[in-house]
This record gives sequence, C-alpha cells and structure tokens, in this order.
Amino acid sequence: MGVSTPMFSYFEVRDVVKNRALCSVSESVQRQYHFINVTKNWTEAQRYCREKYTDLATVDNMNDMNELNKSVNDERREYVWIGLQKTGVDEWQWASGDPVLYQNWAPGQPNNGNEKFAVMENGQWSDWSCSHTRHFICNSSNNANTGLVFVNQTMKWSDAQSYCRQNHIDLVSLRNQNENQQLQKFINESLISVDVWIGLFRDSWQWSDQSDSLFRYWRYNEPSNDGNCAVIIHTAPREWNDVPCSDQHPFVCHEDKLILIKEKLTWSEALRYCRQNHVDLVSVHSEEIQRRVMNVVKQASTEAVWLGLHNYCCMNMWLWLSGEIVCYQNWAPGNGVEPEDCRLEKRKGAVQSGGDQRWISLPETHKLNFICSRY
Ligand SMILES: [Ca+2]
Ligand SMILES: [Ca+2]
Repeated sequence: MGVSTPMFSYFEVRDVVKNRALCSVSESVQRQYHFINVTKNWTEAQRYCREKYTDLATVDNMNDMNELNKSVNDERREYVWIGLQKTGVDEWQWASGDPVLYQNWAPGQPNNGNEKFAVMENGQWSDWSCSHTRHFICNSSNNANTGLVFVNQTMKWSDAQSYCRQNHIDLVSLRNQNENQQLQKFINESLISVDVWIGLFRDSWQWSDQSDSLFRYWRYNEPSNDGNCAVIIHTAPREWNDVPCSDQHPFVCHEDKLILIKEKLTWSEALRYCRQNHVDLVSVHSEEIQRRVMNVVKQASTEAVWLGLHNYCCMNMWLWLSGEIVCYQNWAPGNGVEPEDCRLEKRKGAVQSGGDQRWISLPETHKLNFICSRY
C-alpha cells in the first residue's frame, strides 16, 4: 500500500540548490483543448464536454485561440462551437469584474444599444461605440497616492483595456461616488482636458464554465444577433460568429489542468489518490498556476487544501513533488521560512482556501481537500 514519495539524496538536493537556474521554470499549459468531430447542438455539446472533460471551450486570449485552432484537425468543417452563449439582456459590467452597484450617467445616457463602452466627461458617463479612440485611465499600483494612471495615447476601448492589463491592473473602475469624485479630482489636477474611457462595458455573453474572460474575437459585423451561441468560423482568420444554438456543429471542449478533490485525506493518502486517478498533487511553480489554484480552492470544504509541497527535513528545505525547489513563493507570514521541528511530525504544504489563499505548513496527518493535476 506504500506510496513512493520522491526521496532525494543529500547530493541530489545539493545539486538542486547549486543549480538555482532551475528557477526559470517554463510555464506549463493550463488548459487543454479537445476537438470533438461529431455534430451536436450547443446544449448537447455542453453536456458532452462536462461529462468527458471540464466544459465547452473557454478562451482567455490569443494564445488560447491559437492552441484551440491547432486542435481542430478537420478542414471540411465550417463552424465549431465554443462555450460562449448570450444570456439575454445586455448588462453593464466593470472590466475588473466588480459588480455595478453605482452608476453616474449624464442626462439622456446611455442612449444607444449599439454603444457598448463608457467614457467619462466632467464626472459623468456616456455610452460610446467601439470604433472611437480615446485617452484612458488605468487602475495602477504604480501610483500609491491615487492608484490611477492617465495614458496619454488614444486607443479603442478593447486595446485600452489590454494596455492597462499588460502595464498596470485594468481600466479604471468606479464602484461608488467617492471613487467617481476621486477620478474627477485626478483628471482636474492632471489638467486632462479630454473625455476618457473607463472600464465599463456592456455585453450579454457568458462562458459556459462561468469564467470571467472578456476576450472576444468576433468577425467584422458580428455578432449580428442571428443566434445566441458562438462558433469559430473555420476559415482564416478564424474569428467568431453568433448562430442559432439549435444548429448542429462539431465542438471543442477544454480540460482544466487542476481538479479539486473534496475528500478529506492525509497528505500521503491525497498523494496516492492523485497518482492513482490523475497524475500528481499539484506543484505551484508560478503565479499563473497560483491564480488557477486560487480559483479552484474557493470550492473547498476544508480551511486549507494540500499541495504537492513537502519539507525535506534534514536540509530544512521545501520541495515540490515535481522535484523543483520552491522558487515562486506565496507563504503566509510565519510559514515556510523558519526551520521546522520535524522530530515529531513531517510537515507538508497546503494553501488556505479563504482569505489571501497563501501557503501554510501543516503536519502531514491533517485531513484536507487537495488538488490533483490532470495531465
Ligand atoms: Ca451615447
Ligand atoms: Ca451571426
């Protein structure tokens, strides 16, 4: 019944430590796409994907699009379902994902259902069409005073959003009157004399897996309101089209790399479970994987969730099951740094399922939920 936890000799560990270059671990793919070359309507396709994989495909960015397109290996197909569906009415949303509880529209605005994006002028908001270019303001951690940065370039709303996400945090969101006034003060003090994009947009499309991905890749003049489900048009440049959900098309499922197991097991039992049913307990090498972990552990029934992190006692070192030392770190204060007293019990690493979702050190006999990697 014994499970083989990796054992490292003193020399192997010493080599790992000497070879800190190992810290540049390549990012692993977090989502695998599976093309299902059988035609079904959208709802049947969704059911199939939820049974066999995780869900109908979600796409976060252009890299995902390229990966997904590589999986579609039947050139005769015209349309391929993805997991995007129209939910009904357009709703205003903050790009940051914050709920829209406060609104401050100028008189008579919003006034046009085809205008999907919001600008702010003199403290008040108006809806504008995506074809306009504007200056914009990002929420940013670079400016400790206001948390705001004015970008002195004009872009379309979606390009402005990408710019903010790459260089700062996101397009500015205004969750209450106070934040609205702060932004107006910032604009006045910075002598910005133009109206600016804010992070508010309307969209009635949602991903089947409830992902908050705002990536959209519609073909010109799409969506044209002739259906409530999205397909990829399988001729270059493979953009999206809205079509009736009752149409029959092949489809793409995705499989998340991580799966939360809601059983309560000791660390060794959890390890055995993952190795028998999936691949391994998860190793969190990067911020990207940590973000996925944080998403997954929200559903946990225990206060912490086992990771593939174990303390190599005689060297007082933490190692991932995959063999790497811990380079990217997300320890809670007081954990993972001080030498562990391992005469009594071996220590393993877990992630908190609430709060900051940081890592903590626990005796391996604690019974917790855990996360397996699936490929
Ligand atoms: Ca308007
Ligand atoms: Ca259409």
